[in-house]
Amino acid sequence: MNGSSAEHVAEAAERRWAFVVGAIVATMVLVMIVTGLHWAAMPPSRVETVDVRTLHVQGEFVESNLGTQLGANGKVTVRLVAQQYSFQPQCLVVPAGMPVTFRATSTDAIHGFVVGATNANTMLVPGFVSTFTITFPKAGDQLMPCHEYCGTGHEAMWAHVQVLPAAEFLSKARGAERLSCVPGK
Ligand SMILES: [Cu+2]
Repeated sequence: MNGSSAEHVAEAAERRWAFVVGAIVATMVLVMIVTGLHWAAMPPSRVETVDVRTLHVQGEFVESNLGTQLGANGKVTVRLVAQQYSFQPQCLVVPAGMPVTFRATSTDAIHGFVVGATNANTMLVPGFVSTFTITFPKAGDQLMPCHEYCGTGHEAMWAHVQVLPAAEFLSKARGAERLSCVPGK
């Protein structure tokens, strides 16, 4: 192989790699432009804020208002607070086969939870109220871990969820202002 043909091979290889790198950069820029435009065109549907400094002493998330509430209109609402490294209440009671609305927030770091293998799954961000409505298909006990790394005690951050048959839930909920399965409450 003489000098000029070796140069020719090297130049062709470099041109090929330059093309590959250029294509990767172009793809990444395109993804940034498309997602940027997409997000700008679709702002969050709702944002609800809460003051973390007064969360424990006034308003919706005071301790006595946490747990499951059966409203006069028959709506089921679960309110809970996450903090390093626990949920309050530590054990939730919900009915099967009825829509349940969760309302939750965090007092310190970003937390999150998922209930068993269901779609009950959200992030909890200090200063914001996360809410969603879900119907649990069947009764049974579920585990509810924190699924956002929140510090050294993260792996110990769990709650329990008791999904009760609707009739059993209703008879319990009618006799209590706020329901939870925390022992002694
Ligand atoms: Cu956590």
